[in-house]
Amino acid sequence: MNFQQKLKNWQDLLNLRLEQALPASSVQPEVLHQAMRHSMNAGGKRLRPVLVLAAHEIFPNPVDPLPAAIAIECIHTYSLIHDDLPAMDNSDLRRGEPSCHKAFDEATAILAGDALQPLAFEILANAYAGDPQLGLDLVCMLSRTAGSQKLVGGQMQDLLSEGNDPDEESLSYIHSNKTAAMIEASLQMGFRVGKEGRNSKKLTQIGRVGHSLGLAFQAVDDLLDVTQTTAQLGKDAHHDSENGKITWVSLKGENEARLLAAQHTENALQTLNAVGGDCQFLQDLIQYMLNREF
Ligand code: GRG
Repeated sequence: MNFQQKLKNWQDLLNLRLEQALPASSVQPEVLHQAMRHSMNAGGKRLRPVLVLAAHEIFPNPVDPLPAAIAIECIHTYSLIHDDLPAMDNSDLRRGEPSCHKAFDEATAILAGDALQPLAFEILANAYAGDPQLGLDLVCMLSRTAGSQKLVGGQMQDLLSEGNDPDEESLSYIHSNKTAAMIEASLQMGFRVGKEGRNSKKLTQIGRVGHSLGLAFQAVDDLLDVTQTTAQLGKDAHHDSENGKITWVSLKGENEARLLAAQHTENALQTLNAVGGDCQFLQDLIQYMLNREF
């Protein structure tokens, strides 16, 4: 099966499983579940859960990586809902649909994001109860990544830096924690589920792949903000530049940002070589993420 077909199959499978993982819209309080489903089902590339599946496939075993993939997408979607709120990035559009607080209201959007977080951990605890050490490791990896020194810390620093003169140190902190940490965790969680999951050397190496891939992903994200239209992105284009955000493009310009994306991608691919196993799909995915258009 070629890369595009396999990616599409996994995205379809993930969409189905995400649909099943969320409470139905008819469950009380209906509006809360409708809001959670609105943001989750709006689409999205599902890159993080696909990375979980791709990392599991390097040294596969019969343990199901899908619950780990679903859990990370729950955390990612919560972070998007909260990021769009007026108190944060104030975005009206997300995944081609009105953002959660626009489709519902602010309080409902806050609660929809809140509810997606414990759901992620409930999914992990239930799915991996048969191997408690695996379940605990996954819970630790995801909770650390979602916490004050990674995802939330990166977001805090991003807000604190708004309107400031761009400086490279803050930008690296923001990108490493707000963006790269979740990509790193996706690969590490998928790898942890697989046959070599307790091999700490390889687990560290796959984490490094994720870190480089995350930095490349963010540099591409910064470029897309200035080169694509709102219709292409499914979220407001030029949002960063219009809101005084520091990005690689505002700090170094488009050409330098493009070079940086290519360099981080190359680093990710080099580090992946050392991991061994069957990493063909992940290699293709890393290349695809560099060339993405939305
Ligand atoms: C609110 C704690 C908290 C964190 C928010 C996700 C985030 C942190 C901010 C979104 C703004 C942004 C530009 C983040 C960096 C890149 C990124 C995470 C883009 C969105 O991810 P995609 O492109 O989105 O994978 P889809 O919709 O395809 O899942």
